[in-house]
Amino acid sequence: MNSNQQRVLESAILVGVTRAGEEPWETRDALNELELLADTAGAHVTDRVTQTLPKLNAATYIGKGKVEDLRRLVAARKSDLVIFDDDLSPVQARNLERALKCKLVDRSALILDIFASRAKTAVAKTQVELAQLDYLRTRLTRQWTHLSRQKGGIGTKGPGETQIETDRRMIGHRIATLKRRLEQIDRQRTTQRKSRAAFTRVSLVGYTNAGKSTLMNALADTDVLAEDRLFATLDATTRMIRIAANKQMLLSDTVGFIRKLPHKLIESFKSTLDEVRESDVLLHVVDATHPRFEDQVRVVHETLKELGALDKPMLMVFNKIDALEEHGLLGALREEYPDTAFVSALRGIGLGELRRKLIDVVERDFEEHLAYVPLAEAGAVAYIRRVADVISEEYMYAQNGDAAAQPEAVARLHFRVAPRHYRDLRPTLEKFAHLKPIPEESAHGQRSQTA
Ligand SMILES: Nc1nc2c(ncn2[C@@H]2O[C@H](COP(=O)(O)OP(=O)(O)OP(=O)(O)O)[C@@H](O)[C@H]2O)c(=O)[nH]1
Ligand SMILES: [Mg+2]
Repeated sequence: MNSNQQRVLESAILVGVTRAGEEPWETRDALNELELLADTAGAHVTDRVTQTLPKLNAATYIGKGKVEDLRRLVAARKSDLVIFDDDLSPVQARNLERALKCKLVDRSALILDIFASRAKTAVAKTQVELAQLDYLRTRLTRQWTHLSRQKGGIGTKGPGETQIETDRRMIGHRIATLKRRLEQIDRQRTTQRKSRAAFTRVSLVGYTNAGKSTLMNALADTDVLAEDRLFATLDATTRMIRIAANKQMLLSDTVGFIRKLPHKLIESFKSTLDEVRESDVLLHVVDATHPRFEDQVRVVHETLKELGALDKPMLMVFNKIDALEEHGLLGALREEYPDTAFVSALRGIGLGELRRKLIDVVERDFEEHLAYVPLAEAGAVAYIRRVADVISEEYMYAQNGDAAAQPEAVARLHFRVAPRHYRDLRPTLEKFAHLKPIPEESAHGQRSQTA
């Protein structure tokens, strides 16, 4: 059951402004997305109001005449809600609310509302509540500043301020509690993530609704909720995937990005997004059927930059090609984006190519090493097989230089591996650095075998 079925649909009007240097189609696109967000939040959009404004109105955001048009429309439609594509200042919000006599929501509040209704896990709920309170607190603060400026001097310490002060204090307490809870969750997750260090870690990133969860399900054979709603996923799920015969990786699916994602939200989703930050490689899933997918790619890059994860090796994955094929657009796209994997996560098309390209990206910064590891050290051998590209593996006998000691059965491993994994392995491998293979003829008839 989705959130719409649980709520009564509210009727809403969207408002967008084309500012200096912007084109009307940009506002149109922005409002298309805002309508999707509104729909996800459980609103039914009846109208759109747009205005081209070189300079925003400090008091009401849109122009005076437009406010009056909007007021009439709200009255005629009996709207519950007016949604602005941009964030309003508290002053603008209050003036507009007074003029329009209906509930007002800006983009950030709408996104926060969706996150709140979609949060299922305790972690996601805590993270969303923190972002909401932060949002509320800044508004109260600004409103309070405004009030004191308006009245000034004596008399400012009226009941209004006391109330706001009390609210602020309560919010402050709650924020502190939530932050403590998140720190605790963070510690648990850090331990959990450390245990994943001995694997190659891949994270799915991308614009919301691109098909990340669907791809996760296709690659990992899991059942993560995927649906045609924005922000279906709000927490991180990690699964083991088999990428080649004996190559396994950890794949994580997490929250999607969107244009103007409130900064507070990114901040409070730190613990969920750490998964992305700590990945070896990112799979950037793009909805290739979206008319403005290039803008979405740009937004994802900007968000990754904000997370400090833009420098990670990344493979672009154009998804939903099943829907593209119908329009004959696939060929041109393939030519334009040669280093990209083209898949249909839903139909399971192109997954082989995706796996091969993923291996290429994962192994791009691999370095070559040679090591003799006693077969008795099963853990180290398994570690190398799991994370490295093994060029050759042979079995033989080796001795530690002490002629009296028994020769040991060892694996001679020639492999390529990521620098961070080699750093992990080195202390173990150094213990065996003194092992010298025994020439075959002197190995007392014990022949070595080639794998
Ligand atoms: N035609 C088509 N639709 C797809 C494909 N992959 C995913 N979809 C649809 O796209 C919608 C979004 O898919 P999800 O996997 O939930 O997308 P997501 O990126 O995880 O979205 P969020 O978690 O909301 O950020 C769903 O309706 C999917 O069925 C595909 O290959 N082809
Ligand atoms: Mg998802």
